[in-house]
Amino acid sequence: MSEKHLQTGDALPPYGGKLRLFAMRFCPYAERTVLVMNAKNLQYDTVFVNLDHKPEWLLNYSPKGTVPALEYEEGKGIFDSNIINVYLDEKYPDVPLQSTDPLRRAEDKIIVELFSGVQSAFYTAAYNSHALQANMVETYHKGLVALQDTLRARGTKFLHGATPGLVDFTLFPFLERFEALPLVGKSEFELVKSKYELLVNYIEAMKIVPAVKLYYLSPETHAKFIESRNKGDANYNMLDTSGVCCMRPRKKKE
Ligand SMILES: N[C@@H](CCC(=O)N[C@@H](CS)C(=O)NCC(=O)O)C(=O)O
Repeated sequence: MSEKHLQTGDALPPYGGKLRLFAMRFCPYAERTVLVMNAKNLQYDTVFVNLDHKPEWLLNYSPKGTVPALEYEEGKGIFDSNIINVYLDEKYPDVPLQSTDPLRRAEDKIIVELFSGVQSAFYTAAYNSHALQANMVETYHKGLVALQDTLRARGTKFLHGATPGLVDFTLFPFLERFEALPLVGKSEFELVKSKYELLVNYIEAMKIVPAVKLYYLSPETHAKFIESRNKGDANYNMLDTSGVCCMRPRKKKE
């Protein structure tokens, strides 16, 4: 898969007949959908887009210009990670990722809702650190302690149960990125093992779930992307190796 991000003026690649995901390689919302599609063993193509110079056709699939967006049929799209993921879970029920109990589904949504303050604190710390206030660090840790308490109360390996579900795939992309914060100078956001033992073990267990492993990026890689974006030149293509592997000149025959 090419990880090159298409930009303004670039043509939309021809539709390949599969589900097609519009994403950005470092976007946690897009990662939510990638993990769900992987967990469901769906066949899909991915088109990465440069969010600073968006290709014109992105708006046909995502009227707000955000990723992820899903082309579910040629030329037809839906957008927003939570909307797409529930659609996928209902449309492709072979590997169900939500509880059959409506109350449990509501409780899972509450976990995601309560996590939103943690997410905002992360974004401020990573990308807008001059606006960072002490109460955001507090909100972040309060939210993570609450998440750890929920994990303990549920007593299962993952929030969903013995295997991860939608709730886990919704939170994990952010948890993956939190480990980059100390590397960009935000040590107050570190998940210290003595305080977060259960949560850290949960994150480690998520990292080796096959659906996650395929797409996981290290804290160092996330830190590099964050730094590039903060310098005003987000390096969307830093993982792209297409065109490099096969360009070596052939050795002349003697
Ligand atoms: N609520 C949306 C948020 C998606 C979102 O904000 N994605 C970011 C990239 S991580 C984006 O597309 N930003 C471009 C923009 O806002 O113009 C979702 O869950 O899909």
